[in-house]
Amino acid sequence: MLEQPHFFKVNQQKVIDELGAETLIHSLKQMMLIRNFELRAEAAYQQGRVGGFFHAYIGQEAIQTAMMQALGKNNWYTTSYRCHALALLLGATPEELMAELYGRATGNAKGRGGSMHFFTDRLLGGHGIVGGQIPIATGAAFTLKYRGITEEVSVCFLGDGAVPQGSFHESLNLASLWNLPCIYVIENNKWGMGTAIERAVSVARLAEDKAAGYNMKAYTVNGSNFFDCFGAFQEIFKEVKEKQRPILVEAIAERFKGHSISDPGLYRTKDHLKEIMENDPIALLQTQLIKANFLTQAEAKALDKEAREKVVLAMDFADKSPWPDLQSLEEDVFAPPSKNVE
Ligand SMILES: Cc1ncc(C[n+]2csc(CCOP(=O)(O)OP(=O)(O)O)c2C)c(N)n1
Repeated sequence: MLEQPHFFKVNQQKVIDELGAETLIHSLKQMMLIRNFELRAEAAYQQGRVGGFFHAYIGQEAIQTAMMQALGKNNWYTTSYRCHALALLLGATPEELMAELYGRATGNAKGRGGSMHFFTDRLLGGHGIVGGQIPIATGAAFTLKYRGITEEVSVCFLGDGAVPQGSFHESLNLASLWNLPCIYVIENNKWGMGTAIERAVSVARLAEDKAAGYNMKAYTVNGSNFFDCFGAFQEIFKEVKEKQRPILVEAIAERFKGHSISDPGLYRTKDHLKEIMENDPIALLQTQLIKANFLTQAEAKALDKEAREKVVLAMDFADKSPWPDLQSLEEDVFAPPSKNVE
């Protein structure tokens, strides 16, 4: 029998008192914007207006939203191709992100990156290679140490499927050996494409069991619960800055959608999906804020409508934006000219 994780639990009332109505409603609005952005973008994809790959973060929104509330933007962030939420949280506009999905010149990466490659001045990318972002985040942490910056950390989000990768092992080993201020967050959404995590990784506790091998502290948190995520990340951020040591986190929240837009998800039953969707992170936070008398059901509905309208405007912007000039296609591409090519 494999050992099961110990979940970090926070005193919810303490977080409610500490953050207050305005901040918590702000987080709820961010989550609603992320959800609406992805739902509308998916619809645009089905209509043929978006091309390339498309991986939704639906069901996992509490993790990065709570992290941003706890840490603020002033750190270095990296993630996988599932990068829409993090870019929005770090201040990219729905307009520039939607235009990127539409492949337009006004897009976040000038229409050259698409869904998997969003960037901001603090987001070192959305990365398409599984585990590719882990050494980059480790390098960012090394830079902080090298420059003597102790008020910022590097945060690396990765999927459960990246845990058995060599880049994970090498990065965590060096981060521990060199005392780097890095927070590695495994977002365990239970699947690596169609492969269940239990069939891919030999331990059940991705952070607790793996961290021991790197002499690192570990946390496991319910990724559907905004409050638990916030409490955990607040504590972790403080500790990484104080001790200048890396920490490994596992945030568990099963994704609601397929791996990507082209995945019909035949490996899960409808009943199972229904069950996990009862833990909708947005509905859970909204219910708690209504209970705390921070807003009414009608006000929550209006906030959701507001988010939807913002996204509709972004789609209009993308639709009306110009296509990239073909002449610009080779700009910003790092590829030294070959000697054999004229
Ligand atoms: C090195 C590498 N191997 C394989 C792939 C193909 N691939 C894309 S996503 C994926 C699954 C990754 O799952 P996980 O890390 O759990 O992230 P999730 O998609 O669940 O967020 C695979 C195998 C890839 N992109 N890169």
